[in-house]
Amino acid sequence: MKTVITYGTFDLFHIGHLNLLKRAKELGDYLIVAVSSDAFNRVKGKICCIPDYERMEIVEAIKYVDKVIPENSWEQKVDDIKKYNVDVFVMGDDWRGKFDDLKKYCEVVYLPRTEGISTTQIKDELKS
Ligand code: C2G
Repeated sequence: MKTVITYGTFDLFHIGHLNLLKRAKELGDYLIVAVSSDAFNRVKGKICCIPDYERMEIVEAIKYVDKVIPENSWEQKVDDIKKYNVDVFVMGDDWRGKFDDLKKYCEVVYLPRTEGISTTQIKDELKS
């Protein structure tokens, strides 16, 4: 069984997130998604509209997703890869190169982002 993992905030869930999860699942048989906690988002300097337990529940309901875990720190990725015997680490290519150190532990894949949609864009449009 080929295990894939990806990490994200998934605030105001949108088609860019869904495309990423769909394509991540196509790279293996079992997809784990680490959803960032509100506390970790404060570390990332991100304020979420949707609380972490709701963002996790929404991601858990996506048919491509097999397991959801909390993302509480930048450093947990190596432990997660070992703990879940991960074969492939996937992120959107806005992160290209940032996680290449994980190549020691598993395959690292950066997928093209979905153009024209982002949580920030949705927030801005709601404001205007
Ligand atoms: N994404 C995408 N296309 C978009 C928007 C997002 O492919 N239009 C991808 C991102 O590249 C990321 C995933 O969807 O792989 C989740 O995006 P965010 O929720 O914005 O996640 P981020 O804040 O980048 O957190 O440790 C890693 C971080 O937790 C990633």
